Amino acid sequence: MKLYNSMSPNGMRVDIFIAEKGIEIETVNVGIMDGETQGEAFRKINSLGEVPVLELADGTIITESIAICRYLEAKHPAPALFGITEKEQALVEMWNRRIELKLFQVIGAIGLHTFELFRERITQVPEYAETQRNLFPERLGWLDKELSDDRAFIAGENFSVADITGMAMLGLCRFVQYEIPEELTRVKRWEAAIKARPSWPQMPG
Ligand SMILES: N[C@@H](CCC(=O)N[C@@H](CS)C(=O)NCC(=O)O)C(=O)O
Repeated sequence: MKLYNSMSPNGMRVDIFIAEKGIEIETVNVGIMDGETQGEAFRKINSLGEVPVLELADGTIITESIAICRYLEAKHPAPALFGITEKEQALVEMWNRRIELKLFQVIGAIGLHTFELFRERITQVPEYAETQRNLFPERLGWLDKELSDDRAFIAGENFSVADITGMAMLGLCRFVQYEIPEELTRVKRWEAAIKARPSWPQMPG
């Protein structure tokens, strides 16, 4: 089994997942900054030119960070990061999607649509970045209210992949130099707990 990866928000989701599982996987670094992900050689591995990619011993290629995490969860069930009971599994899925679609993608769009690095890779619309910059604090306020039952983690009392997507979202905050406001006390409490985990130093910056 071989992981093609790079210091990046989605790449870190898999790195943190691996660290939380306490497993080791041979990793090949593929550069994003120098355009290696976009090169012909890497596109033979992932036609979308994106990391992370997991290559299995039989040559099967698995892309998409969550698909890779699901494969690793099935191979190494403990500690469970996708929930155990039906209810837990549904809540983890729900929260992972909520964090990815409502927060991670919003903060990610700011960098994608303004940073020089992506100028040649996507059609940048800086006005769109501005709408997402305005939307993000609103979404964080929503999350703060959602955490008002003071549960320990995003999807309940157990750490899960939804928290890992949240960690990647915090990594993006650092990338675009956005500080979570102090008044969002529940998000701040969660942020402090997450940053105290041994898997956190895996984050860029
Ligand atoms: N949905 C994919 C997204 C993967 C993705 O966007 N990867 C970015 C890094 S976060 C990438 O490899 N970009 C390569 C490039 O811009 O050349 C996943 O979750 O794995």
